[in-house]
Amino acid sequence: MTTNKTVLAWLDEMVKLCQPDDVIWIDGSKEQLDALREEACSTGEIIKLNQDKLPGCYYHRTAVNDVARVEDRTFICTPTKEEAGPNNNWMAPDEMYAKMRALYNGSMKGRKMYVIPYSMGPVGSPFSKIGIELTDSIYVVLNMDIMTRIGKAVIDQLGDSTDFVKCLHAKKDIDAEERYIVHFPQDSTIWSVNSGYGGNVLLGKKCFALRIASYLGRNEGWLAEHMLILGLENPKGEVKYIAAAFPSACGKTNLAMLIPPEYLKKQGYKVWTVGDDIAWLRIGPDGRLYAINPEAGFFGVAPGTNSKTNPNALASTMKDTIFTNVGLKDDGTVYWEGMDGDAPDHLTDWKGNPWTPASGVPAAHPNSRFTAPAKNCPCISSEFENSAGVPISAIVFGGRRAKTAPLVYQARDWQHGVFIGATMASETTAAAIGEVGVVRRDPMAMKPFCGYNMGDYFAHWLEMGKKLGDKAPKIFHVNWFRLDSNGKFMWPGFGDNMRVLNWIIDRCEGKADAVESPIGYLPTSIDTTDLDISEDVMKELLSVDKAVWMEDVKDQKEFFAQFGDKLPQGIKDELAKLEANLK
Ligand code: GTP
Ligand code: SPV
Ligand code: MN
Repeated sequence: MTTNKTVLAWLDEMVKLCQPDDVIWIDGSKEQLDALREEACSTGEIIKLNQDKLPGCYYHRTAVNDVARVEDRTFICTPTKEEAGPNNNWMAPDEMYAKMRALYNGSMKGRKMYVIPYSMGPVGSPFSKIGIELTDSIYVVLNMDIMTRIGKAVIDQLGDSTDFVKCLHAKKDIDAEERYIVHFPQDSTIWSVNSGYGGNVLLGKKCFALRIASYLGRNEGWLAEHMLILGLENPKGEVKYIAAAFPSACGKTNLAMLIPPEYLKKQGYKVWTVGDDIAWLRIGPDGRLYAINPEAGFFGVAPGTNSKTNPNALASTMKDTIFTNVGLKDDGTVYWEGMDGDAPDHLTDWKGNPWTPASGVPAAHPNSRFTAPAKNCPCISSEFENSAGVPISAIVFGGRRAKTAPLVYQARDWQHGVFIGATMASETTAAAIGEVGVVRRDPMAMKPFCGYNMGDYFAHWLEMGKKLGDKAPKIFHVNWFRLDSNGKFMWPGFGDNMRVLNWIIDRCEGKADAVESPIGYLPTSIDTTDLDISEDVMKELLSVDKAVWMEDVKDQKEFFAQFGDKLPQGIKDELAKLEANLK
């Protein structure tokens, strides 16, 4: 399919290492993908769902030990440990290459290797970057087809260029003890072994579009971020774009596809989805910050998705979707916790066991996912394929904080905004293996995804602000997850988050009021029309408890200490300001 010497030489080397029985180029044609679907159904790798109710949809179960990203087995192998920073696991490149080669050696005997050329971003866009993933998993091929642009058009676009990311994935034995997700930023290389799950194996996603791309972005003067992108349309038909970074399973897909409350819908407010997980941001010809979504689909959290919380996501999954680790109903449709209606009397759970509502275990894994084409989404933005991206008015950071962070506040300026992003913290979720619900610092929601030293990353953010000057987006922080003394969410969330987005856009346009507080600008009020929420609750949601914040400052200091000399002066200054403000 190509005469590109660099591609062919690399492929040859990888084939010699993995020794597959056959090498198959993925051209992206429907015929080829249909044949692969059929083959995967015949081996049980995927299950064809009820084609009357879910046309083009398939079902997949991963191994029970392989259900989420594995952060402790994810490595950034830069020449020195300092380049990877305290935020990453590190091993010297030579040592890691040797270790991985031993694991890959002969790992594809009796299997086929699929060669997937793919583009992150529209093919040929100046924002876009090309990767080639070699994998022995049809499930990966089918997911990459939904999540990225694949096939002949991409390899043609690459031509004779050597500028592509070399990705190798082998399922091997799905041995959790020998599972590695490894990045060599200097070599534009990603190697993954012993997993078959999502972010560990769809190498265009977190591995390339965040870890490798963040490294490239720093060298080339742009940003790769764990952000949704949405367009907020007002009754006059004007659309303003917001990019928001929340940690995994903290509401990006939901916010990106938000449906406004009835009273705002009637006035003509709408939300358009550009992206739900990753944004690549560059300074445009007019000096403003522009964003594209490098992906072509949504790899969304299934549990909790229903016709109330996220009807647009649900609609996106009604055709041509792959469901992973959800419950499989007897009629060949799917079920997960938090779906509409009652649980079925019987189904087969994500582990393949018979299940009833009395089983006492979830039918779907908490990190079960749907892989749905973006074009299925009823509210997909008309700018989704725009090669130039969309201009960003506001950047929003947020996390799961039971206490501490108010519903929304605004940074005083870019440097303060970067500090707010750098001090983000959130309770851990099922999206990564490990304990769930413990607060950890997760700067810009990039703790697991920054491909270089986070001290340098903060400096890069500050640098971007200098370049943007007065054209920089305004920066905000939100928290949908504040709990009351009974452990219940105080804010209704989901569609009602639109009320907060409206305040944010109004602030960008100098229309809404705010008061200064030790942590930044707080709203004087948020529109609560038609909402059953007391003034006291609103007051608490918008309050700052100085004692609690002082505790947080202690934790911030400890966190920042690990970056030593790499911590930029701008961050130190903001920390000192915050401490002084709280005293
Ligand atoms: P990743 O795909 O892992 O990056 O996750 P994400 O950030 O896209 O999170 P997603 O939108 O899938 O939401 C994750 C979970 O948070 C789901 O169970 C949602 O139901 C829940 N959630 C999303 N938004 C809200 C909200 O406004 N309030 C509350 N209480 N829960 C929410
Ligand atoms: C996340 O964990 O942030 C995800 C899912 O979006 S994964 O692709 O597995 O990284
Ligand atoms: Mn994510």
